[in-house]
Formats: sequence, structure tokens, C-alpha cells
Amino acid sequence: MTLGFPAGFRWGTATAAYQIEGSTTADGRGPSIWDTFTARPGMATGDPACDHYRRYREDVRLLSELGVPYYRFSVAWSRVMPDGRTVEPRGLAFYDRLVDTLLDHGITPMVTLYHWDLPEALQAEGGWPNRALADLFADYALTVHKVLGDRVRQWTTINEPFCAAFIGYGNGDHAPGIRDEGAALVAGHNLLLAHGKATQALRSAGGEQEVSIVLNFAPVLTDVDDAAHREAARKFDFLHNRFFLDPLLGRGYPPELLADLAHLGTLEPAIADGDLEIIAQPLDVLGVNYYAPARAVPLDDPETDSNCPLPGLRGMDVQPPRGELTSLGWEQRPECFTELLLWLHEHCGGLPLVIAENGAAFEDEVVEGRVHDEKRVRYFAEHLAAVHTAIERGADVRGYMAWSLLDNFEWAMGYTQRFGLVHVDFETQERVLKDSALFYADVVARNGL
Ligand code: IFM
Repeated sequence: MTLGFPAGFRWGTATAAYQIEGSTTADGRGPSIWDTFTARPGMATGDPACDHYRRYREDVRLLSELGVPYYRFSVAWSRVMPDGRTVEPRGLAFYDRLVDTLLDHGITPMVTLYHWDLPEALQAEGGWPNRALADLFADYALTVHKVLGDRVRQWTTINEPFCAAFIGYGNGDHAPGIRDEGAALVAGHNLLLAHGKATQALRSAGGEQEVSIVLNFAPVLTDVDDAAHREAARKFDFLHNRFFLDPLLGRGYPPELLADLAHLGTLEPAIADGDLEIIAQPLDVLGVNYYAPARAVPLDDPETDSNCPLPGLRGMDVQPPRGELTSLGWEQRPECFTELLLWLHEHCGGLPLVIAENGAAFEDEVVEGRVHDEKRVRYFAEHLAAVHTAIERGADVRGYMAWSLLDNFEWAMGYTQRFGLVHVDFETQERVLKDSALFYADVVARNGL
């Protein structure tokens, strides 16, 4: 039986600048927080990653061979503005060439303006906890739009502000590696403000562009259905899934969430008059990243810190995943994807949704020139079926971007986790299409599964 997707469904693949480009000092690029963070002893760095800065033509040819019509990539702020403010034309020219090459191959570019690689110069000014960055981000958005806006219609301001704020400034597992929960909350608010101001700037530039933000969602599961477990799940759900979503929808931060975080003392004072109106710019679509659910459990002492990225979310812990896991240890639950999309459809009042990332890391091996990545094929098949079910049940899902086109630099995990449809040998930079790439190409060609 074929599971057909709606006519015009947008099929694509996604990448991010720091994860694939390499060439971190080429053509005047300035350091980003990820260059500084990965300079720590023992860490893999984003150089050469997939050497995409020099091999982008080859990568676009691969995309074209696969017949996947959309490509979501991110622009590195520190390539375009090495100090966060001053334009480097050679950096902009790279993205200009990339967009032209994509269009020459009939592939529609989708631009993400921020996928975690803040110019180090702006971190030196305090990073995202400094609200001045919101205006600088809007200037940067406009600068990129001036060059690409005649050819790019789909714009995403920020990818996964949850990770940028809470993993970057909360538990410090990501760049800039700061552990300061109070600062993390302010960073989260300022990222939203930056999104709002950039959206205003993009709209003021005129044209027909579609503006979105991409959020990563984790439906929360519990083992027991009692009041204590429901409250533990509620706490994590509000931090993970609603901290960003509700202000974007014009509802402000949920009062319960403000109460959960009140003892940290920084979020409410950071919300200036008018901020919530700026944040709530109408969105054309919401970008949804889904990989896995989370599991929550109550802690007996409501004053005990949590093991989640924001320990001050007290009284709950995240439990280890279970069942079938990916190589990153993430639980495979396609049914949670369906439920998430249905919930989003309802919670966001029918706002169109695009899956901006979904995929899985497994240990792949090239054997006689082939990569038989059955587990990834199954992951995609099950998760696409889950999206299909959500559409059948009424969710307005307009597209799906597989994460990721290429095996790449997986942040703090370096090159140990392979998410690609295309295998990359990081020694030789040879690319080999995995079975999952052929599977996905077939899905795209049929517009169905
Ligand atoms: O690789 C990341 C990506 O940069 C953001 N979303 C999750 C992916 C897998 O961890």
C-alpha cells in the first residue's frame, strides 16, 4: 500500500554551516563560539568537517542526483560578519554562489540565519544574555536578505533556541560552555527577541518571503499516570516545548513556567515592555524538529535540582531512554511524532508546520562501496509513516527535511555520530550514497511511501 503525501509536499534535506563547511579561516571568516569551544584539549573541531565550503558544487550535484527538490542550509554569521557587525563580502559571496548553484540544479534553497555559531566577538560582549544582540541579529538578517532575498523565499531566523540557550549557557555542554542558569534564561528570552526583530526586518524588506523559526520538541512520557508524575512531565514539557512556542504564538510565557523558574530570578526582569509584542510576529510556518521523546519522573524533594539542562527546574528528573535506541542513545518512538504534530496543530491554531529536521545516527560502514544502513531506512520509513498519519488526522504538515544530507560534525560528539543519507569519509572526503539515500530518493519521486 502506498502512503501518498499531499500534492506540493516539500521534500528536502537539511544541514548547518558549522557542521559541514570547514574552511574556518577562509576568506576573512571570523571565529565563532564553536571554534573557541572546540579548541579545548581533546575536542574535534569543525575543520575540515565535510569541506563543503570548497566542495559545495559536488554536494549540490549529489542533491540533484537524489532528486530532492528542497535544501535547508544555514548561513554562518561569522563568515558574513566576522566581528558580528562588519560585512565580509567574500563570505556573503559564498552563499550567493551556493544559492545560484542550487537554483541551476532546480533545487529550492531554504535559509536558516542562525544555527548556533555566534561570532566569538559577540560572545566577548556577553553573548546571548546581552540583549543588544537582538538588534545586531536583525541587522545581520537584513544584510543576508539584501544579497539572497531576490532568490530565496523561505527564511528561518533561528534553529533550536532551546539548545542555544540552555545547552550553551545552562549545562554548558555546548558552546560557549557556560554554566549559569540565570544567564541561560535571559539568553532564551533574547533569542526570541532576536527572532522577532529579525522577522520585522525581513518583512520590512518587502517581497514574498515565508518566515519561520525552528523549534526542537520532545514529547514527555511518564511511567505512572498519577498527579506527581503528571506534574513532573508538565514541568519538563513547559520548559522544553513551551518556553519558546507560547511567546511566539502571542501568549507570553506560561504562568506555571514563570513560577517554576521564579527562584532563579532572571527571566521576568529580562522581559522589557513591548518585548512580547515583538516576539509574537506572525509566522508563516513553524519549523518542527523531532528526534525522540523524553521521560520524566518526580523527585521526592521538590527543592532538589533536576538533571535536565536547566537544573533549577526543580523536583523532576529526566529518566534514561529505553527500548530501541539510536547510536546517540535516543529512543525511537514514531508514535510520539504523530501525537506531537497533532498537538502542535491544535495548540498553534492550524499554523502550517514543516518538519525541519528528523533523522537518526547509527554506526555505518562502507562495504564494497555500499552502506547498508537498514536501521536508518527503518527509522525514516516509520517516522514518515507517522507524519503521514498526522496529516491524515488533520495536521497541516507542508514539508519534511531529512537530517542530514551528509554525515557531519555532531557538535560536542565530534565525528562519532553519523546522521547522513550520504556517508562521508572524513579522511578522504569521499561521499557514498547510503541505502537510506536511495530509499529517500524513491519516497520523494513517488511523493509517498
Ligand atoms: O545535528 C543536530 C542539529 O545541528 C540540530 N538538531 C539536532 C541534530 C542532531 O543532534
